[in-house]
Amino acid sequence: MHPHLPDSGLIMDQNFITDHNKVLYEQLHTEYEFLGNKLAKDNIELDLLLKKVQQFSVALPSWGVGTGGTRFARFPGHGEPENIFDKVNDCNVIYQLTQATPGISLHIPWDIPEDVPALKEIVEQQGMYFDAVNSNTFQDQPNQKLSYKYGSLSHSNKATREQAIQHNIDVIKLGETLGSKAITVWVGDGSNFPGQQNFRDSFTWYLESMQQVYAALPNDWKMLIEHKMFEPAFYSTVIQDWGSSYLAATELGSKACCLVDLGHHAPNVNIEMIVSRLAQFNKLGGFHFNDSKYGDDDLDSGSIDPYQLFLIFNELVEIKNEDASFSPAYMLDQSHNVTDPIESLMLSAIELTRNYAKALLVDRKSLAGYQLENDVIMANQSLKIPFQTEVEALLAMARYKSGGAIDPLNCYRDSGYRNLVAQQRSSKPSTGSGIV
Ligand SMILES: [Mn+2]
Repeated sequence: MHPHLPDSGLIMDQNFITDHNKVLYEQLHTEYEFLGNKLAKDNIELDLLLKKVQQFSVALPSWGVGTGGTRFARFPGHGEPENIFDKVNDCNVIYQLTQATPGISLHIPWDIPEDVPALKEIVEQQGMYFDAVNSNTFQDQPNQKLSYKYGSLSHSNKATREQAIQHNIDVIKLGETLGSKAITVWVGDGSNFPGQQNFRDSFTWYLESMQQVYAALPNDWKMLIEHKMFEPAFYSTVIQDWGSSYLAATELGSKACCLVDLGHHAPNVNIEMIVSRLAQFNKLGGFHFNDSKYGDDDLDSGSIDPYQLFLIFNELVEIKNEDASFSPAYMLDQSHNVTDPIESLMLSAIELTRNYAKALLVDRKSLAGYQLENDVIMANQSLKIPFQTEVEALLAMARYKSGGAIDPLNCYRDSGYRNLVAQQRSSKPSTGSGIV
């Protein structure tokens, strides 16, 4: 049985997923009951958790389904997407199997759709939607009038800044036609050598430019400002850290918020505390989830430091408990250099869901008591025990009940999807992918 494009518009044959699940369901049911009994001893009702886990979602990056690369080389993948329609189809496979990824975040101009209504119709048929749009002024495009070699929104030349402003406004306009509600702005602006740039001038020019982009935001939109410590500029970046990001978002207004990319910090920085600080002052707008060992590695979420991911979700769950309107945008931002991007994105979405589910297990009343009493060991145990709890049966049952796969990875491999599309697609993939 092979996946095809059935009348429903879905990419995977739903019957194939159902058949794949049949073999696994009995074992899953046993494990789910076991987990339910275990959690019941702590007065946790598993069926209530199930509903919350089913509702969890994270958006997919359109650039993430293509094979990435490093500054040294890019090794093409098998059956890579050639255009935005292929990318949307690959995203739909991930969504169908995991049921956790209904949103797609487009990168402009890597993925400018030529026929917006047709693309929108396909995405809606597949039960998906367009999440935040991303502008790109960190590289020059063919026939571009002025170069971004020395910066874009903060460039010393006013005409270059105006060109970058106009690009961002164009991206907002395109996003409106797609149904997006946010623009993410990350700039590669910065300097490579001490003395190259005046720190205050470049930040002033950035703010002036962003004010013009902000003025073009529709009323119900958000602007997400993404900071990055270094790269491509190696000495200083204009939006280097969460402090600069917070200053810019505060200067711009209430529609501007900060976006935290997990790979954009100095090593060992306490990201969960940054999350807490930004949320406390209503400036946490969203995330680019990934993992890293050394820098902006863009590795699969939870592949290096799952405890950090758990601690971030621990903050997010606590804040959501206190403020139901709190809803930052969750997006994956990874570069898949040596893996099948569909497999990496599925496993990353599952890792996010896993750590969200574990954060739901934290007994917040007990934890608050231990904190007041300064019982350090028990406060720490309040986090460690949920983190060490095996919740795979909960995740698999949530996927199953939503129509997804109990075992997404093997279901995907058994479907033969990659080989099938490799026969249909040429060997000329869309170039739009990479570390951002
Ligand atoms: Mn990012």
